[in-house]
Amino acid sequence: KSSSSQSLPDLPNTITLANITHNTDSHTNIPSTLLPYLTRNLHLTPHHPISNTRQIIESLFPPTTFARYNNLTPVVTVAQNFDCLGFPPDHVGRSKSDTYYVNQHTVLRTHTSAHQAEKFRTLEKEGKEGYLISADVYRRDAIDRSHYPVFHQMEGARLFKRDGKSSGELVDEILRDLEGMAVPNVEVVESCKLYDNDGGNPVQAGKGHSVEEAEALGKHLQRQLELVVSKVFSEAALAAGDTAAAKEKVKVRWVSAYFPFTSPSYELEVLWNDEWLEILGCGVIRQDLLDYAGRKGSIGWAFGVGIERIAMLMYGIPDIRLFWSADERFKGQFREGVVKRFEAFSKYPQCFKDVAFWIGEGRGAAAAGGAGGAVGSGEEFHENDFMELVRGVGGDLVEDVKLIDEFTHPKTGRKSMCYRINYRSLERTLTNEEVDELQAKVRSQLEEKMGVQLR
Ligand code: FA5
Ligand code: MG
Repeated sequence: KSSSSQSLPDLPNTITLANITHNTDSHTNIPSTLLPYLTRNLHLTPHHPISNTRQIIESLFPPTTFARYNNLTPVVTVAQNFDCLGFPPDHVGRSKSDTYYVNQHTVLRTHTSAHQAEKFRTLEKEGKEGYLISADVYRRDAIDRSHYPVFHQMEGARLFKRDGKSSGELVDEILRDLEGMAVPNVEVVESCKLYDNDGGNPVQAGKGHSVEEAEALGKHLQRQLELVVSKVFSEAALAAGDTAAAKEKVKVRWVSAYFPFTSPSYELEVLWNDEWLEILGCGVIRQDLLDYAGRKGSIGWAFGVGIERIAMLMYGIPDIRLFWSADERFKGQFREGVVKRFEAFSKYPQCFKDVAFWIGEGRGAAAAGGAGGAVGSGEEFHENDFMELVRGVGGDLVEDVKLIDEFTHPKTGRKSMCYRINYRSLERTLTNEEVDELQAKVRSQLEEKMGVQLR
């Protein structure tokens, strides 16, 4: 058995998602607490900031060129999410500690890129040259104010048909499209090379497109996305009524990146409160993927942006949990098409609790009695399993979880971890008793489900 991700002790034989019943197996690792999120559709909820942000970005991409897909099911095959995109078999993204598996063949999509291939295939029939896909995506991850196991991405792609044109004509056509395009309030303070054949961000030249074509696509892609940042920040500055800020340029930088399905690839970062914040990944679509999707005669680019990240910047929303809040003090602040800076309501007190435990080899796991689903001794400890356990107990009452100490015992060689859990409700003051109760539950589940030895 290889189930280090909490296999539920009483795992049912089937799981029903979006009205379809799937068989479960040793890969299944979707906690029941996640299920309600599959039907929330924040990106389609009127007046919700995620939906508003989606619409603001969509407004920059004309519907005559870009088809919109905002209703695609989050349950996809491993082939769609990974294989078709060229993820190598040992890529960490595939692991059960990072991805929610319905069963060994089916996952909750970890990114909107899962729909690339099928949309490349059908775009032409719809008379479009590009698409925008907005959707909920799912990842097992850390707990803090900018990470949540469910978030939203918008994927965009734009293809250019050869249509008998020479390569030079195609390059001219792509670059001509940028003429007269102003990106007034964005300053690119740093930019990686458009491609780097020695440094690991190569143009896949000779495999269906040329260096010049890839360069033109890279420029076209980067200007479009700078325009997105420009729009978002001018809206935000206007909303704040801050005319000085509206004139100030937003600093951004292009960083070279790696994705299995694009080459060259980039990430765009924005300077926000003196820190570089990554908002999107993008690149020139690998020609073999386009060819495979029946688009041999086209070249193109794609990007994937985190909608929460953009919304947090634009509205000044400090905590990602707020997006899921039913509190009128939050929801009531947003109106369709209007950007108004978020007014924080008072913060309730936080309450820290530490938990320390031994992991790995040792008597601990055996002593825990091997309760159903316990991780056997010697199995690896995955931090995301711990994060999910804490979420399972505390839900949105947990603001963040940090590793504060870690050491290896010099004699036994066993490793000790100490995590600090910060409990804070967005809506009320927690009582000591309820926090103690939550912490006691975390401790007992740690022993039962993860087989660690509490200290
Ligand atoms: C991707 O998901 C790629 N599919 C993006 C892409 C598309 C590349 C098309 C090339 C072509 P990444 O894992 O970096 O890449 O996520 C993209 C964006 O999603 C990030 O820049 C960030 O804005 C957002 N994001 C990622 N993880 C989280 C998270 N846990 N919480 C909130 N937002 C996140
Ligand atoms: Mg990234």
